[in-house]
Amino acid sequence: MNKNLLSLMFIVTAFTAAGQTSSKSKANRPNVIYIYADDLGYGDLSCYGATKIHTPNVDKIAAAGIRFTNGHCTSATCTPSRYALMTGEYPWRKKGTGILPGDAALIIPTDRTTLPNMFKKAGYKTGIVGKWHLGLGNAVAKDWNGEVKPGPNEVGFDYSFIFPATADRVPTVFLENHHIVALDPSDPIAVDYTQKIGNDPTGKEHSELLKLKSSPGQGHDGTIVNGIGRIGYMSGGKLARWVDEEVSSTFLAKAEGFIEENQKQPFFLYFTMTEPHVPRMPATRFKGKSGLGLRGDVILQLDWTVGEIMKQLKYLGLDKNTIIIFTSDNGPVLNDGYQDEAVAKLNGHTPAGPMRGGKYSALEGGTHIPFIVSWPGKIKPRVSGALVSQMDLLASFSAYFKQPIPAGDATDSENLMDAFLGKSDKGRSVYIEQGGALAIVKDGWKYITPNNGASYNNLVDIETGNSTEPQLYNLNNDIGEKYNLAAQYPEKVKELASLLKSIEQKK
Ligand code: NG6
Ligand code: CA
Repeated sequence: MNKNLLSLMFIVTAFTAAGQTSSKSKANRPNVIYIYADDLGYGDLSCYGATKIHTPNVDKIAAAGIRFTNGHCTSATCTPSRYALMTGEYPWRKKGTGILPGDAALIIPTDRTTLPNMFKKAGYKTGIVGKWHLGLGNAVAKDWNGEVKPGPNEVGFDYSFIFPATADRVPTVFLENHHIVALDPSDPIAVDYTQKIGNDPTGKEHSELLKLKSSPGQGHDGTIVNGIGRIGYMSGGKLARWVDEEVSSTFLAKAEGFIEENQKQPFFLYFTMTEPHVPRMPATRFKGKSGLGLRGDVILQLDWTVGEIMKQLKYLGLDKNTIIIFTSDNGPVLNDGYQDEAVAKLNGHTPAGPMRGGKYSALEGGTHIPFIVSWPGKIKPRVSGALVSQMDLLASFSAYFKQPIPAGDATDSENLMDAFLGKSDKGRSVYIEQGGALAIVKDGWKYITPNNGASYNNLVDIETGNSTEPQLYNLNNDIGEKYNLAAQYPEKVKELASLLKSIEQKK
């Protein structure tokens, strides 16, 4: 055989082999899109029983996949839940994981295993589009006008298009891979959370300029941007400031761009939407559409946006091989800072479904949220009662990829991949929920630690779950936590209290 023919044969064989591996590995390497709603409650979706609002697009994902009825975030607010999702670690193990101001430093370690860097190691392109709220840079004092880092790109995302904190906090700007989008160097941005800076009017001084009034006593009366008072103060960056009505469609366009660009390789997209967090200011075409006020309108916007992503996946032929995870970072709240008629126009809608409490609460309404997983090629439609947490995705996907997690990392994350793929109804046996107080759940029994916090959050009109008395509920037949059984089952109280202590001390 001549040399040329030999090398031609070699090339052909190599190509075929590569082709085979790539199609084989593709089947084991589905794309993963994690869609995170902000403050969406268990009862806010029609697939979870809402009747006053209809969410056909999310319902479609649920109908094609697994609708978990016992799915959880770790915490009743945003930053800690997101910390746990990223690190696989209970957030209360680390100081400084409470709700962060918009100028906070990054709280995720850059040298540890995270959900995105685990995907990256498994050969995925990773991206975040949406709300971040885990801090940026090494310190509070930072130059927003240069390279802003470390941030999402340093903890595992190849691509990032984010806003730093929440829609109600300054700076009201987008950052794309370290840089503020559309920043005019001659109009630099400065941010301050302690005092007013610059000459922009604040909500406190000029409430007549507001198109959405702040709720008294809730503090959303700092710098006015787009007719809405924010928490904190900023100056400069006039061209870079977002228009609230365009935030959602901006995120959608960037998410679609990421998907399109990476369609030929496995990707992990962390798509963190801002709905229905305050300020609720949807695109004008959604205003008034739900009949439930702006909160309902932004839920319709969220549902529409999810539908657009699904349409795109179908168009690109990616729908069969893409896992969609849809969930929320904490329970629902109505009055969270603005007079947007969320309470007045509720019309009998129950955002927390059958649960008691809501955002900020140690009761189920705080962390018991919608949780849907679909993978049309692989998962059979079903409803699962397995107790699953967002924190478990890290260990679950690591196991799926056969990629061990270094000792000491993601220590609270459990491999529940069989539950996430619908092969088993077995979830966690023990789980800790964080409201103001910690609560532990085991075999359907829930114990909330006694504490001195106020039992009612008057500002937001939500029961906190705080009590100086021990509380014990049997969630198996009392999901609404109506009957405190602590006095009746002192042994159970003791057992759960000591189990909680031992988990808290584990390290
Ligand atoms: C609270 C804000 C609330 C919201 C929340 C964060 C006040 C009185 N309330 O402190 O409006 O911004 O923080 O929400 O300031 S979260 O979903 O990001 O956790
Ligand atoms: Ca939230």
